[in-house]
Amino acid sequence: MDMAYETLLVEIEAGVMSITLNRPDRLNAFTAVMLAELTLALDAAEKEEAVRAILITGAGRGFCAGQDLGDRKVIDEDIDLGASLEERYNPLVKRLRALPKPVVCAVNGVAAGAGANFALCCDIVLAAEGASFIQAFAKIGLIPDCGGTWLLPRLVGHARAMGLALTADKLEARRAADWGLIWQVVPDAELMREATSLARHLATQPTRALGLTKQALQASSTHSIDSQLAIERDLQREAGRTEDYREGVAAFREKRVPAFKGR
Ligand code: LHQ
Repeated sequence: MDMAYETLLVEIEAGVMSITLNRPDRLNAFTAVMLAELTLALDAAEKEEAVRAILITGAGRGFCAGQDLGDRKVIDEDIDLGASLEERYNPLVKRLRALPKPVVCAVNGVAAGAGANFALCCDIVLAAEGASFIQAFAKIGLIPDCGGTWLLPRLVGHARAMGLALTADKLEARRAADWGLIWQVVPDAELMREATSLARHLATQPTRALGLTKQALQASSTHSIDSQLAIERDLQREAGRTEDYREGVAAFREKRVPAFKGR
């Protein structure tokens, strides 16, 4: 099933909604339209029961170069970038993280500025060997946004986060994986095969449990062990009431592969 967007290619196949950022001549830089369309696509992904995983990538040689700096408005005299974050970027980041289905990101090329941090907000990030991550903000007099100042120290530690943010140096995919910034690096030619196969696998898994797992792990960085144990208790109660839990245990007892339905 294909859906019509101006800046995205969106299709649903084998339980996976694939979203391709599609402004390749601008390295898929974000525009207001693209940000709005991404929110629409994620809304559809959540509502559509047949969608049990999301795969995000970029068209052409880049993943996403962050905010479109060609847009005249970004340097208007009275520009309020805080408002732009509040109205467009922050809701998208929150939407992505709160989506109760796994989101795989296939970083096919350079991911810079808001484009890098948008990728890092996804649940599992794979990158092609030729891809790279750049906290480009300092180069244009800005600070990392889209959750970068929260995510980076948690993913790679304070020293590396500070180095990446203050120098705006390019981090190659291989090193990003070595540092634990992303899940895996794969040869360029294999990126989409690997990422699609991972997303399709996740789409066959107990979707509700995966959504609850995502919720629990995200909560962990702002909770004590005691309150995290309480979160696990509440979310496990919910998981234990799903059909997929009963199916998982039945399949184990019957020594067969479980047929999860996502409910
Ligand atoms: C682009 C862009 C781009 C437009 C490449 N825009 N055209 C900001 C403000 C507002 C609110 C909220 O938050 C933010 C957050 C941000 O995202 S700030 C950070 C914005 N992004 C950047 O600073 C990155 C700018 N781009 C680059 O530094 C380079 O393009 C990278 C390192 C990503 C890639 O370099 P190359 O591989 O050498 O490619 P290129 O520079 O030749 O780019 C190819 C084309 O894409 C080129 O157009 P052209 O017509 O000359 O072929 C670029 O102008 C265009 N492009 N990024 N962000």
